[in-house]
Amino acid sequence: MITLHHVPQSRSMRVLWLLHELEVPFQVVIHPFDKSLRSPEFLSLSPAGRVPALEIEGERMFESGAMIEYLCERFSEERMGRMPGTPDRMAWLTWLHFAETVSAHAATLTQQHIMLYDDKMRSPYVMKLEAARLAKCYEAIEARLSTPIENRDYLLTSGFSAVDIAVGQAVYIGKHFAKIDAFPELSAWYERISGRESFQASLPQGEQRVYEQEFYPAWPLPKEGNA
Ligand SMILES: N[C@@H](CCC(=O)N[C@@H](CS)C(=O)NCC(=O)O)C(=O)O
Repeated sequence: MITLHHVPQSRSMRVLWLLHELEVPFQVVIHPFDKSLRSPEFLSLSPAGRVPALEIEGERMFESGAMIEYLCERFSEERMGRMPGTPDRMAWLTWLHFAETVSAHAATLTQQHIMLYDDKMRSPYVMKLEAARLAKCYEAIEARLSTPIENRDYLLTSGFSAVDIAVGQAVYIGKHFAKIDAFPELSAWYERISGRESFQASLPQGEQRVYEQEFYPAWPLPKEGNA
């Protein structure tokens, strides 16, 4: 049995989404997004106390990107994965790892807007800069989806794959801090992938959410002299 250790609305959602696409049995253990991730029990699953953690075939894995690669190799070489030697392999790896570039900005913004509990700890500069860096990532996705090939509905020329899941999950979180409306191809792609049953099944199902608001605007920068 595969066991996914999951915090709703975190990077573990991308592994949950993939598991829903794969025809394999799995179970989910939901954790709160708090200090319990630093308990000795949890650290034995994920040594830096991060989600996702995965138990599979008697082994324990951390790092969502590695999980996606491994699960695709084991269970969906052609549909969700693109194996060495196949035409979209390079693009598959590139976009899989680009998901982490997007997620890193979303994680910093989550810390700024939600995790830091006192306004004095937050920085309008970091909020503005990171939201702009996130939008730069959207530009990269928009450019990819605008590459003129017939039926460019997904990130890969060969169609929907685990990289749409990885990047799509990063955009799902990023949307809380930088809107996607100004990016028509990205918006249409997001609509397409988030309409999948597997995505809907990966959303919080009544559990506590990390994001109580749909959107968290960056604070205005202080006027010069008041910084
Ligand atoms: N590169 C790692 C990042 C994992 C990560 O930082 N996950 C966040 C949630 S999105 C986490 O567990 N944060 C808890 C903490 O930092 O205490 C991956 O993709 O698995």
